[in-house]
Amino acid sequence: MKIRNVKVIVTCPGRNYVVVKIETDEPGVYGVGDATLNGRELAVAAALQDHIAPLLIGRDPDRIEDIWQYLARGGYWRGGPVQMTAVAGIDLALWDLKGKVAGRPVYSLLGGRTRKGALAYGHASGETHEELLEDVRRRIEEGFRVVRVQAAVPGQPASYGIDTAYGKLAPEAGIGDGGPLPLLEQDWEPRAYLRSVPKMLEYLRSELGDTVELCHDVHGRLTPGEAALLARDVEPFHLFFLEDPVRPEHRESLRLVRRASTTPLAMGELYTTKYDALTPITEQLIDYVRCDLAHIGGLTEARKIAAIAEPFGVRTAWHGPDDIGPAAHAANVHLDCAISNFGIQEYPGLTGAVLDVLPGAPELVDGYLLPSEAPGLGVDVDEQLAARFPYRRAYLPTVRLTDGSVHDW
Ligand code: GCO
Ligand code: MG
Repeated sequence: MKIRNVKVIVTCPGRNYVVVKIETDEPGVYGVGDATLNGRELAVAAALQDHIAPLLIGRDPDRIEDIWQYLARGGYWRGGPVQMTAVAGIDLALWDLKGKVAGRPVYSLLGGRTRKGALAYGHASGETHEELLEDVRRRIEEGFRVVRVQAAVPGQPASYGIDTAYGKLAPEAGIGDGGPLPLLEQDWEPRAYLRSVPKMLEYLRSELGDTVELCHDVHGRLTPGEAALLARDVEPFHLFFLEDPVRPEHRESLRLVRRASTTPLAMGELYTTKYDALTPITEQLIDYVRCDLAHIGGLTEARKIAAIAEPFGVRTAWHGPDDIGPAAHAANVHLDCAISNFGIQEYPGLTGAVLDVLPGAPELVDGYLLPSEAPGLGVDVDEQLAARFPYRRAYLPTVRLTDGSVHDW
């Protein structure tokens, strides 16, 4: 079997997705992958179309490892989020294809089932603590046993993570008119944030007791010293984990955060190679490694990271936000259900037109995500429908201190 064509489909059924479809010389035999990089979708699409696809025509799609090595290691210019997302799109499509050819779901090719399903966490947020509490209760009703909680910082109403997707700004911003989405800038004051998080957790624990596990995402917006302070201050509330307390560049500074507290730490969604994860794993500076399969080169790299983490007692918590596509969510769950050191799976839930354009997202049952039993990843793309939802320019917000200067994202 040979690769005949690599199609790159950019579509916006609610938000932008980049889909890779690898077609073979056998009629009707193809694989589907996800190569979505939030805010840089067209850069990845160009990398795929102009630079990577021409290299793949005529190759044997069965040789996933070799194709991965050729694309990710063989070139002079390596790494970076755009390139590794492009490689991930190819890699996921090749695993899907391999599964279809073998007539087996991908988890079976990865070694077979290790668990009935992947424990999932959903997102809850609110402008106020009361609103947040209501949202947590909604997630619990949906079946989640673990919830990520984010509340607006007093005085900073547009805090990131409070709105989902393009959020509450949508009506005013004219979303739905087909035009580009607005550029957002948000205020950020680390000291106000540092004071607000322990109060938020104290409130939630007083209302919910220990009936639900809680996570919180810092989005790398603290200095190492500030992160150490926060990790210590939230210790009494027994988080499932504190996510991205520092930026990924601060690998060694994680030592400072670790020394300050026993709050479990999770890092990795901004890593683009296994090398980024090495020090945090081998020095046991984190408890959960949460790389993004769609940004780190796909299943081929992620399963190696899981294997590196296993003997160090580090578990996985692969990134699963709403800004990656169903093929990436499906790949997460296939891997979760085939490894031994799985920890938890982020899954905010996909709703609306994306489910018709890109069918096959994993199913959430009783707080657990179930991998598809269909051959491959179990996902597909309706190309005609995708064409009815064209790309819309959109950016992640940027962050400024209240004096107007740029802060780390
Ligand atoms: C998460 C992430 C998201 C990211 C988003 C950026 O933990 O789900 O931090 O909230 O901000 O994926 O594209
Ligand atoms: Mg995060």
